[in-house]
Amino acid sequence: MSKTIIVSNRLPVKISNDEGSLSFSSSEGGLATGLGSIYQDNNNIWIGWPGLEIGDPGQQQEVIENLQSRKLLPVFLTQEEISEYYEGFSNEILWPIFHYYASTYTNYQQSNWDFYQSVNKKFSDAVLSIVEAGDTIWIHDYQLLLLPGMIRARQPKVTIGFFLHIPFPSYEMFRLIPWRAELLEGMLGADLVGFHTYDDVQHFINAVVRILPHNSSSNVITVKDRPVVAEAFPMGIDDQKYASLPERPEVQEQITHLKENFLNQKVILSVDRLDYSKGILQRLMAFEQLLALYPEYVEKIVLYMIVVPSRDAVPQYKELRNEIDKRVGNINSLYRTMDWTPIHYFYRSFPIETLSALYNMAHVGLVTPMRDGMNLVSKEFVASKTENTGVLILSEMAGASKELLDALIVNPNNIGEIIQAIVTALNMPEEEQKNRMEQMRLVVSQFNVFHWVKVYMDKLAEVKELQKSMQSRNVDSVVAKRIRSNYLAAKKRILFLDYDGTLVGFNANINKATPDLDLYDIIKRLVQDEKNKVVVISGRDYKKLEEWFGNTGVHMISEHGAWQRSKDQPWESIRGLNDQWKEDIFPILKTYVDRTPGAFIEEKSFSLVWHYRKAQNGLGELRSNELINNLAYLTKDRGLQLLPGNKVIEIKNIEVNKGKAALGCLYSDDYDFVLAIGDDDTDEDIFKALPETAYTIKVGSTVSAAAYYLRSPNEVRNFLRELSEPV
Ligand code: GDG
Repeated sequence: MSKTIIVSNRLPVKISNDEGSLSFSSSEGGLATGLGSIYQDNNNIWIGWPGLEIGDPGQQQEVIENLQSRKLLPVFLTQEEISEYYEGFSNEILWPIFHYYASTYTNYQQSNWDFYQSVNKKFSDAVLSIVEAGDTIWIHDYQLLLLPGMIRARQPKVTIGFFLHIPFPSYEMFRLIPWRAELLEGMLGADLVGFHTYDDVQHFINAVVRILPHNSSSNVITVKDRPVVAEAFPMGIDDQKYASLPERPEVQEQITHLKENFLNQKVILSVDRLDYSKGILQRLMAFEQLLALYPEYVEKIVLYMIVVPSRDAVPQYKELRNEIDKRVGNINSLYRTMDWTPIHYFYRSFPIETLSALYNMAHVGLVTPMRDGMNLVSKEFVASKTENTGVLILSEMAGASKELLDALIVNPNNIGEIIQAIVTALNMPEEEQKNRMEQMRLVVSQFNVFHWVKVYMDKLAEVKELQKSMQSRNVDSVVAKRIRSNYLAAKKRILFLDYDGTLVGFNANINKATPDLDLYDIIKRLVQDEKNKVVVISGRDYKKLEEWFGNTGVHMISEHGAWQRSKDQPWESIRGLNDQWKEDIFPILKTYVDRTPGAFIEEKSFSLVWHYRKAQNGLGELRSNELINNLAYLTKDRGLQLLPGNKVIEIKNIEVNKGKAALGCLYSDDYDFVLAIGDDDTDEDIFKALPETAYTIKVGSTVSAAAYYLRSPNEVRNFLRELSEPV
């Protein structure tokens, strides 16, 4: 029976070592809760680091045995590995860059990278030691970016999901990393790459297409024929748990106690792991200025601030902790009165019951990270508000702000805005609080962590299906043989061959994409066979086709069907076509040429083409979108069609299309073997027009109406060569 293997840096377990005697307890983070339903079922398993260094082989064995019963498999790391791979590479390079904290002083240490690779390899070995055909592997977070690729290299068919819990930065940040290409290749070993937000997905795809030689079509990246999907799956929480906790007597007791303690005071709650990305210092600054600007709040509000210790071996975190201590001390000493302390600050973690009591009774949840992948605290606060009162202030830099639209959304760098939001929150009428909170509770409950796991896993299965159907469409040797045997058996054959991108590769200079001797040789062989009618069907103008193929004996269709020339006949155009419209469209295209260095216009007899292959990456796409919008109405009125192709936009008469032209040829005789090969949108018209019995082949393994695909013009040539091989 197939199983699911979860992999994350840390296992959901706490092990403490008391002078050599180990004790185990489970640590229920958000991830463990969500995945609990998966990894504790059947023979599923979770792989990760147990959280402390265990060098002694006897003790390692003890850990393995104990964890086995919890369905956990440990990967042991040495102190050196922890400090280089985890503290060094993960937390001093990836974490800051992914949270937009890169600085000129970032130290890209080679040894950190070496260990990052070797520890990812260790994880890969652990996975490979238990993985079997048919298993699903779900890998989590930035510590294991290389792992999907490493596993894929050894187990090409296995199902791999990857989820990034932190933001994926914009290309401009990501490109700074010396090992950016390797990191992306590692992630692309997965079949489905998940992020919290749509922006993260866009940043990732953008980085991939700029850094690696892969193509993408919307959110599908094709990696050596394997479609990899990147998509947003905003992570949720176990909302029911947080909604029901306040009903428990021990939580009730704490709520009552807290309310008594803060009688006549409004509690502003702040809960984070110690991290510079959480905006703790900025929050303190806002609170201090609030007290200075609004002295009426003295003795009326308190900031209840929990900071959970984290990564204290990293120097920046130690410094941050000291700085927070200092600031809190300053503010308290400045504003404290005999009966009141403005900030209640705790540098430690609390049991979930205490957290729940605080979430439930606080008036304001103040969540202002500078950057946060999602931020679960904000969702836990909302879920705990069983009476729908209270106000959430949320940073727009947290992924959660894309869902919790009824929070007071602030820019965490704008201290004035945070202060105003606190004032608004403290004075918000109860009805408005309820309206907002109800809406947010709905979102948190609908998109809870179980929903998150389900939609992720469903999508992963769907991607695998997509890959399977792609695979069956590849013209491999078996398919090629089948096509050839039908070819040999046929009496009359017609072959539609597109030119650019199909018989030859693309060239930045369109006039340089000329046929070579090898291509002429293939065409000659095909034409020599009397059973064949070879049709070169292209968007090129007829003069160019005449120059290149005039003497080869092929049938030529140019400008997508506007012109045709049968063997030994003159060129003929479709009757009744007009080109008056060019006068109106040309000047518009010209303005886009003037604004886009590298772009140019090609004029054909019945169409105009705006080319942007040589334009700056990104700018060309932007301009082409603008152009399409600009021309949309104009073209409709004039019976024209806008055809976006490979780095081109063609404007032509709507009645001209390759599909119609191909059908015209097809019905001129009784063909019992029909083949069409093409690479772009204009060829899709041929694929769609031909009968189902035709062999339709797309160049490039992307979504298409064609039944089969080949990867490149090179493969097309090999295929045609073998097809026409003498028996
Ligand atoms: C990363 C991403 C993303 C906090 N104090 C206590 C305590 N907590 C729990 C909270 C919450 C969790 O810790 C913190 O989760 P966050 O999501 O807020 O932040 P990160 O730890 O940075 O998590 C983040 C997340 O991964 C998931 O993908 O949202 O953006 O940075 O669950 O309740 N729990 C207990 N005592 C405490 O004192 N028991």
